[in-house]
Amino acid sequence: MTKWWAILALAAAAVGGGALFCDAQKATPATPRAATAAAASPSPATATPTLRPEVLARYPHDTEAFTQGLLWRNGHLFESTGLYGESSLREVDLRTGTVVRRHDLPADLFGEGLAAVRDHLVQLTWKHGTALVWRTADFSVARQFAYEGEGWGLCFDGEHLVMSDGSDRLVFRDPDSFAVARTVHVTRDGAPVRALNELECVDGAVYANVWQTDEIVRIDPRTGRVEATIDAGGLLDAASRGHADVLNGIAFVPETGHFLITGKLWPWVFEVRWVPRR
Ligand SMILES: [Ca+2]
Repeated sequence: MTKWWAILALAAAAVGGGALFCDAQKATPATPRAATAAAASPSPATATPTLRPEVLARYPHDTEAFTQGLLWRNGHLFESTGLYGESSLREVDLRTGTVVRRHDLPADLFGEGLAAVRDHLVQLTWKHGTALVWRTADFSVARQFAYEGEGWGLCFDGEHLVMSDGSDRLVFRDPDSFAVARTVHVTRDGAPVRALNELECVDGAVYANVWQTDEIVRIDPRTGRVEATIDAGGLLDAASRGHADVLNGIAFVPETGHFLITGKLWPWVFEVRWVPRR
């Protein structure tokens, strides 16, 4: 009897330890302000231009939502959340932050990037190698894709799904087969930009959160070159920072031309437009 209890305890410790380790990988607190400021320091005139978000409005956001994907589609806001045992696909009322529809993922799936392809939503998982294809109408699973490596961000450019995996790569995939069509490496002023996270495809450009920073980069997907850096630091004041984690979540709203941005466990979704940094 003693042996059985020991084995069970060891197994529980192994599972729990694994989950904690994995969560720590993704739940590291935001980069200290000093480091962020250094990363966004003034650049030479010839370097990549820097923009900033001008806040037009802010809306409540579920501070229990570990945001990994954010998407606006036909007047509706969709969100993918992560963490083991807490991952979900959601439709959210932007104005109130109320979760209108929610489908929880199995406990062994860590939700990641989210993209809309026609009548479906495609949701990545972090290390499971599985992409879930949901019917937008009723949040039922239509099919699954399998892939190699990690899943981080996802967007659809009208032809291909664009996927990040935490490195400097963007992988372009066929939306019907998930087959890799091509890969591009992202650079800024000639240097690799790694830890590309949540994505948004907008008018021939790809926007990406850079994990553990307050930066969003606008990428030319043909060359991988960063055309502009957006310094989104300072959106959360001390009072609203709470247990907020890193910036992550970009959704473009074509009806207004504005962007919605948020972060993991953030209390707000900000409606913004990009303006030159003063
Ligand atoms: Ca997005």
